[in-house]
Amino acid sequence: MPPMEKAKKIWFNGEHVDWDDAKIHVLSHVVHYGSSVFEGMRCYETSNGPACFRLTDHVNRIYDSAKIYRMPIPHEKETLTSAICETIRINELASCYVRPIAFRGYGSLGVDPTPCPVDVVVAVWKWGAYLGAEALEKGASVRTASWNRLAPNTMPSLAKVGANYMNSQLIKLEAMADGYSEGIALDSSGYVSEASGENIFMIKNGAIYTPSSGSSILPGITRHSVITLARDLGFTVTQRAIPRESLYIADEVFFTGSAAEITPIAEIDHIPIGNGTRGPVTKQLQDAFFGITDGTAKDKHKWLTFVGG
Ligand code: PPE
Repeated sequence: MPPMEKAKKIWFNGEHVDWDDAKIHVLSHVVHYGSSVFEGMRCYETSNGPACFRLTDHVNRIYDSAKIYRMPIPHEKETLTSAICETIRINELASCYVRPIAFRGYGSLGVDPTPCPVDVVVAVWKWGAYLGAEALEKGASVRTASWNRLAPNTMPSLAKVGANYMNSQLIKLEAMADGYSEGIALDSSGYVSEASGENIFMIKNGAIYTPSSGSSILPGITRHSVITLARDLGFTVTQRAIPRESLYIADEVFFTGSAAEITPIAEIDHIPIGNGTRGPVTKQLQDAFFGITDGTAKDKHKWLTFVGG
C-alpha cells in the first residue's frame, strides 16, 4: 500500500479542521482498547460529479455497530450523512475513499468506556485498487490463513469495529510474510469465512456461493450489491457453509469489499483457481458493478448519492 495522500480537511466533531490538525490524545480510550466503530465506502467519479456508493447503507451500518457496542453516536444519521457529503465536496476530489469513524475518546482509562466522550470523524482520501490494479484483471494470489475469523459469542462480526481488525492484521501480516497479497480465514468450525478486509464468493457450474452470516463474516455492502447484481443477471446465489477445499475446485473465486471492489482470485495456496486467471462470471459481475459506479449503466437500485459540488 503506498503512503497515504493527504486531503485538505477532516470533519471532526462537527467542524472541518485541517488534515494535519485532526488529532487525538494518546490516552484516548480507543487507542488502548480498540473502541471504535467505523465505515469505509467509495465515492466514484461520474459525468454528473462525485457519487457515493450506498451511502445510506453505510451510515445505517455504523449506527448498527455502535448499537451493538452501546456507544451513543452524538449526531443524528442525517447530520453524519450531510457531513460525509460536505467533506467530499470541501476536499474537491473527483473520487475518494470515505472513512467515517466514531470512537471513545479522552476522559478516563479503564475498560469501562462510559466516562469518555464519543468523538466522530469523517475523513476522505484518494485510494487506488486495494489489492493492486493488476489484481482486478489478473487475480490475486492468496493463502488460507492459519488464524480463524472471530468465533461467535466472542467478538460480534456483524459490527465493523476497530478491535476486529487485530484479527484481520494477523491474517494479512501472515499472508504478506509468505508473499501472498491476502489471507482467507476460516470460521471457528473450519468453514470459509472471509478475508482480512473482504468477503468471498465462489462459482461452480454457473452457480454462485458465498458464506452466510453464520460464518463470522461482516455482511458486506459490496457483497449484498454483488448478490443483487448476480440475481439480476439470472444467476442463483446461495449463502451457505463452504468447505475450504471447495474453493480449490471452484471455477472462479473472487473477493468483494468497498476497498477491494470485485477482485478475482487467481490462486489459493498455490493451487490455480479455474484456469488461474479472472473468470467470465467475475468479469460479467465487475462490468455490471463498475457500470453503475462510473455512472454509465442505469442505477436501477438507486445505489448512488450524488454529493454535488
Ligand atoms: N469483511 C471485512 C472484514 C471487511 O473489513 C470488509 C470491508 C468487508 C468484509 C466488505 O464489506 P463492504 O465494504 O461493506 O463491502 N473492508 C473495508 C476496510 C478496508 C481497510 O483496509 O480499511 C473496506 O473495504 O472498505
